[in-house]
Amino acid sequence: MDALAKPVFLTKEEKAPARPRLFARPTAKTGLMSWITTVDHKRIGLLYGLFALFFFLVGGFEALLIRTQLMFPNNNVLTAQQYNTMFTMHGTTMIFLAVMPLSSAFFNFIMPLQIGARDVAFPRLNAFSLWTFVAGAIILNIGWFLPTATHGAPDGGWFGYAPLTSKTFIAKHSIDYWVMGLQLLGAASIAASLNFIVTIINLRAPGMTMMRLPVFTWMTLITSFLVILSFPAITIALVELMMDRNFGTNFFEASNGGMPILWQHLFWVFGHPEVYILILPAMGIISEILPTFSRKPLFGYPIVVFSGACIGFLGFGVWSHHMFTTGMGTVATAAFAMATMAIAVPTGVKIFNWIGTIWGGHLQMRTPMMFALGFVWMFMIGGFSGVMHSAAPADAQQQDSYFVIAHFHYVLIGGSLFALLAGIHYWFPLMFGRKASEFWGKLSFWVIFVGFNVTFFPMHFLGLNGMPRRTFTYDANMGWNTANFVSTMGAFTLGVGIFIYFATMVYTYLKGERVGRDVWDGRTLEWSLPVPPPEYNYRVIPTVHARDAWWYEKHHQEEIKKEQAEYAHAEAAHGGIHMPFPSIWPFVTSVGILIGAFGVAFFDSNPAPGIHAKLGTTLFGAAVMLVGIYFWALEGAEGYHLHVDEEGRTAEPTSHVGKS
Ligand code: HEM
Ligand SMILES: [Cu+2]
Repeated sequence: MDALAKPVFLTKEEKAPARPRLFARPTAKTGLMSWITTVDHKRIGLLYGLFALFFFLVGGFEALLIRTQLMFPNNNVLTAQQYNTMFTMHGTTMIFLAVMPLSSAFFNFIMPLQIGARDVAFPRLNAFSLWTFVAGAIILNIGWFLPTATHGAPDGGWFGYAPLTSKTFIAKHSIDYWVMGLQLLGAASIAASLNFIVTIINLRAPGMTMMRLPVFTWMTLITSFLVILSFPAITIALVELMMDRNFGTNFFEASNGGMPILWQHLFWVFGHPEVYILILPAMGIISEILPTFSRKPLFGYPIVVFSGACIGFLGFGVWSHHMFTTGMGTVATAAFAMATMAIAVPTGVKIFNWIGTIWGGHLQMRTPMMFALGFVWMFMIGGFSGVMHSAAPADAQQQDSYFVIAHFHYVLIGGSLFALLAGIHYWFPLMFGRKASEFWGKLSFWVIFVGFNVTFFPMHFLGLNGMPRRTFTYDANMGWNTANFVSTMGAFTLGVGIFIYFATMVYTYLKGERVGRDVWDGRTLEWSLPVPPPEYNYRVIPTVHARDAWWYEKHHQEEIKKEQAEYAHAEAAHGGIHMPFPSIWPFVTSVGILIGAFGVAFFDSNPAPGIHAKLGTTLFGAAVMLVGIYFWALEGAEGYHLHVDEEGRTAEPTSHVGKS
């Protein structure tokens, strides 16, 4: 990490004016404190990435336990109860603590660089999002460390179907951790998304029109809208479930007239857009990598953008395809089936655009490109099986069978995860100034690729042969033995591949080949920066003359000279760079929220002594949170100036970018 932690020395005048205050403002530029108080989007992005990778390993470990249990018939590595916990935590962890935050890591690190900004619009809100995400992750996992009889980790499925998650069926606190954990993660995601939206709308460099935005930034924007529009639905469902479980309301308590189907509607109005929240960032990453290594612009840029927006819209109209078997009636079922098939169209359009991009290009088979091509291929397989269960009668057979497990892992691993792994290889040289070995990168690709297909392809057949999902064991004469054994072998191979991948990245961070600016001969603005990018990103905010701004910069100097007069004002405004101070208050606010959520989840509201502990802890958490918000609001926005020229770290662009 020290690549980014290089101290930036402040001269006397640049330090905060000494005025009396209760708590002095943190100014640490190195060490632990600097990471806790950081408001720099690049550092926040790296922290998101580290936490996400950690939880990816946890979720992967849980998956291996699941597969070990299913390796042989009548196996007893896990009990039925432990199995429930395992698949619940595996699904929840992978979605909310691994793939989403890993996407967030790129949103944070890359997006502001791509649009030529110095930071996101609200740097301290950004830090708050990060720490609230961490708080949510802690609450979700805290049950592992508490007595299983009364607490335990969540065990109601990642979808938390009420009333199975009500007090009647799960009396212990496990579900309360799930409820509160997801609430915090939702709050974190919504805050982060608002920040990204404002950043993309407001902080684009001069000349960066919407139709010149890099596709990854476009997908960040669309994903952020999906988050702020879909999370409120699950927030409401979770509040209702929390009230049912803790305060005796009856939203979902069927025995008291509650309405179980309400949960499903609220959950899937969130849940379906959520799968696009997982896949759109991946599509954005792919749309950056394929052009770079095909040495061609993206084929049909406007169509890729509009089909992304179209997927975003349609994604809100198909939620009931998760409920075909709940008896909604023929009209609703038919309508949702057709809407679901319709969404395959913009998705297919994107695939054709990617193929059009590679077509006739001078392909450079580097590691990021391998992962990107793997993505296209496997995402197509996942897409096909998706269209298969959009037909309601077929879905009636496939629902809750291993066919569905095969389908969504092709989309989530073959899709999202492959793109994210591609993205790490692609942007690593920009983040750390080091590049991974092609040999080890490609080896990890092939082992992951083979392991993945061996694990999940047989599950299509297991599903069609009737093996139900979320079943903790099976009988020897069901005809499922071989496929299950093969699948588990595949899972271990996949595990080895992931290990090679991680080992390669750690080695690269420590000892990898050093590279300079623009290793891949890239197309978008972030590649114009020195590696790793300085604290202030751009010495002078660049002026953008075309889509693929940096590529244009490199190859169209003549045209740019002609346009220069138009933008002559940009340089004149430059006189030192204003940087915001770090702040501890977003962190304190998140800690308060963590304590409050713990209070709600941990203690019984009944019997009576419990209610005091519950209220006490919750109110204490709320108080800490309010203190955090209060000082956050009042600490003021002043910062310090960096005179980049005197500082010795030159951000002097080699070419025209930044000089307009
Ligand atoms: C690392 C390799 C992985 C393996 C071997 C694996 C394996 C499995 C298996 C066997 C199940 C079925 C559990 C059951 O139905 O009893 C499952 C469920 C699930 N997996 Fe994975 N998985 C992996 C990675 C992922 C990733 C990356 C994601 C998401 C981004 C994911 C999301 C899910 C979800 C949402 C469920 C459903 C859990 C539920 O039914 O509540 N998995 N996984
Ligand atoms: Cu769906």
